[in-house]
Amino acid sequence: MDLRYRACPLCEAICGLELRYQDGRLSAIRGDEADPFSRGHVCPKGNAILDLESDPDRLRQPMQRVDGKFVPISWDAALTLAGERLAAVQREHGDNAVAAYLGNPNVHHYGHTAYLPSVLRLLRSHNVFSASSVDQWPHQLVAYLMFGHQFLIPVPDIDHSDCILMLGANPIASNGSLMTAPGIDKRLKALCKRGRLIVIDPRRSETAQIASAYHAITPGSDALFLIELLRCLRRLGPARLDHYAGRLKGWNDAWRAIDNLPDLAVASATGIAMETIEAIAEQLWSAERPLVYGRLGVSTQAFGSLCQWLIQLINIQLGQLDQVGGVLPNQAAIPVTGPGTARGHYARWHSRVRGLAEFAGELPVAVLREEIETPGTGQVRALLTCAGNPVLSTPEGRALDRALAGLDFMVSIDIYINETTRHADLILPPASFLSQDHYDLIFNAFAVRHVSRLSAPVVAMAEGERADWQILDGLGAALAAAKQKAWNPLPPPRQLIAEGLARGSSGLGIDDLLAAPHGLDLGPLTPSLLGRLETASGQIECAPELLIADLQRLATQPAPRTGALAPGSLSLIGRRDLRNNNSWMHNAARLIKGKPRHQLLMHPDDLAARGIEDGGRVRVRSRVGQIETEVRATLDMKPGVVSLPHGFGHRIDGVQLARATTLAGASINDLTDAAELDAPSGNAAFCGTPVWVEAIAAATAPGIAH
Ligand SMILES: Nc1nc2c(c(=O)[nH]1)N[C@H]1C(S)=C(S)[C@@H](COP(=O)(O)OP(=O)(O)OC[C@H]3O[C@@H](n4cnc5c(=O)[nH]c(N)nc54)[C@H](O)[C@@H]3O)O[C@H]1N2
Ligand SMILES: Nc1nc2c(c(=O)[nH]1)N[C@H]1C(S)=C(S)[C@@H](COP(=O)(O)OP(=O)(O)OC[C@H]3O[C@@H](n4cnc5c(=O)[nH]c(N)nc54)[C@H](O)[C@@H]3O)O[C@H]1N2
Ligand code: SF4
Ligand SMILES: [Mo]
Repeated sequence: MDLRYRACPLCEAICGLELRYQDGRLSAIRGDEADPFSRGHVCPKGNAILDLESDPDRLRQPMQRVDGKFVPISWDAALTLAGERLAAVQREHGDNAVAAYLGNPNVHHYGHTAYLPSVLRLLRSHNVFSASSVDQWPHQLVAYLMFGHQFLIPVPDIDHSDCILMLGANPIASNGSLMTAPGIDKRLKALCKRGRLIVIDPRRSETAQIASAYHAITPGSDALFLIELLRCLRRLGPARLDHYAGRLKGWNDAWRAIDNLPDLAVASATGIAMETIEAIAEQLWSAERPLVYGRLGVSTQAFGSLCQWLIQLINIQLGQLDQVGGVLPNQAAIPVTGPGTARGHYARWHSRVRGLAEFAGELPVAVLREEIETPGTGQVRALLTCAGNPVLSTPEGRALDRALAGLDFMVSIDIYINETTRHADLILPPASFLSQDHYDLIFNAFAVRHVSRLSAPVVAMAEGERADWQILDGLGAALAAAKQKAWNPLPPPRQLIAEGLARGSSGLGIDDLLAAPHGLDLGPLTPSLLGRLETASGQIECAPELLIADLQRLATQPAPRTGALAPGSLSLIGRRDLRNNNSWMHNAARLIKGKPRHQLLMHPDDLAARGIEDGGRVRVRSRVGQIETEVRATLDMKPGVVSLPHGFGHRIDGVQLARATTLAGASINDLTDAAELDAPSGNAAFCGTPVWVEAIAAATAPGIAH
């Protein structure tokens, strides 16, 4: 038995894994007890790496689509062809005619994160998209506007707080997010013992179930709740601003804008009584180290940026921004803020069709389909996807699916032929992550402690395989040659990681990391924000114009999409399960066994009102599409709200995922609406899509939905 160690790349928790090799073969995976941060934690997905590694559907060599079938092609021929075709489209139709979409796993692989920017610079296209605009853009935009850098995002100090108000996050299922905290169940249970965890969610989520208190909220109404909470806090006493002496700009302006709002009918819009909001304010105010944290459920909504801004204002009012036990930015060993990093920028260009602002060099992915389908100068005719499955992951996925079929050329860096990559002319699959050097650039920087670790290769790369960074380097070189531009290849990961460490102040070098295969704990978070502000004023911008303006939109639309607006409709939200990973791990036998997890969750009263039986098959319609699935009755849902997990609904046609395609379930993103966005950021507003649910007569019900 041979034990090898590496960080898990499957979610934000970056758990240390102990990989057991028997006769050179990976035979078992455990949590690494010696990892000072994750201390032995592992979840079912970590174990499912065994399935991923041996999955016969996983691509091991480049594939070319010829007459509708994928056939192997050599690396050299594939890269040259990709470079030539992309360059040809740009020559004929302009730089913007080639788009790029970067999915979530990019941030989990150093070979993607560190090497993609050079390829994108060479592409020079305005049409760059990523999973960030269906996820955390409001966090990044608010950090950019208030603190001057898109990644200067304060992290909740969950191990030291004594009262956390959590909105729109379900870390017991998601393992944390923009808060890298492996083994979060233990951390949250410890919090509940020493203090309070208060959860605000339209569903009594797995996290709500262990919380000290839970309050059901109407989807999309959190901004109203947060405004009322701020007002309640002010009634309890003066803001605790001593800590920020002279460094708060526009604090009074922010309050003036909030005071000028008309009556927002908060209790009826949110479904949370005023006395409850007052009680929550009192609990936060009287705690020693309170904090407010809001994540996906409050980012992917119509006022996502306002929510993230209001959360920061509340943390300031409590005196807990940049305080131990409050929220404070991590000082990562490889810095993601400061000199030489991408601060972000806003509205330097706009999307061609809808005129939406760019943020940090990207456009909202909700416009990708219209940019492909709308004729005219700058129309998107070719696409590069890298580790993304936008057909299942972005709003109106089914329509995007159809649009992808009409592209002149598409190349995907991916390990599977799935709903998105089946449209590619070329698929370039990287070697197993186990064979590559890796450093978690992003998640070390959002961890709840200062940690650092190099994951060195634990197996050799198989003959003929290429690492992530080699594929991107090869693609860049081929594209540069075809465009007759220079290509300056970056050094291999280990050298780049060493250079990154040298830019930071941890004093660590690559040898220190090599000598610590279980990772290093560098201590708790400490205040640093005030010294790191990158705003032009050098202060915390409390009243950014863009957000103050959005308050007006809120004022004129005080009950956003409560469902009451559309007769008979219900409000649709999403969910995650410990056994799925966005859209792409359903081919793992270990994860799909057991009870079904795809159903539409619905309150029994809503079922009864529609004459639908628990377990029955239903048609769900929204403004943009419809799906069929099964319902499951549960008192955990707020009446009027229904929940579907995302990432299900694997298509059969052309998809090469033997297990995933047998799984029941439909895609929530066949229902979500690409017109519904958070206005300032352009982030998708998934939460609270109005839907109509009706029973399907048993006689016509097919057995299994795909
Ligand atoms: N309605 C609704 N929609 C949502 C969400 C929601 O909550 N509700 N959540 C949103 C969120 S938070 C996110 S992050 C997005 C995710 O959106 P995406 O990133 O577009 O989708 P994923 O399902 O993560 O797809 C990952 C892709 O990467 C490939 N892949 C996996 N590992 C590797 C690798 O090592 N290398 C390469 N090259 N490819 C790899 C997989 O085969 C798959 O094609 O979805 C969003 N969509
Ligand atoms: N097992 C598993 N873990 C994952 C992933 C996965 O797919 N599976 N994906 C990873 C990724 S990419 C991400 S970004 C993170 C996300 O991790 P989290 O940010 O924790 O997101 P979710 O688990 O989707 O939880 C969002 C919660 O918001 C609630 N919600 C929906 N609408 C509203 C609303 O209007 N208001 C409020 N207050 N709440 C609302 C939902 O009911 C849900 O409980 O998880 C990561 N970890
Ligand atoms: S919690 Fe996340 S990082 Fe840890 S084992 Fe599971 S998927 Fe991997
Ligand atoms: Mo995400």
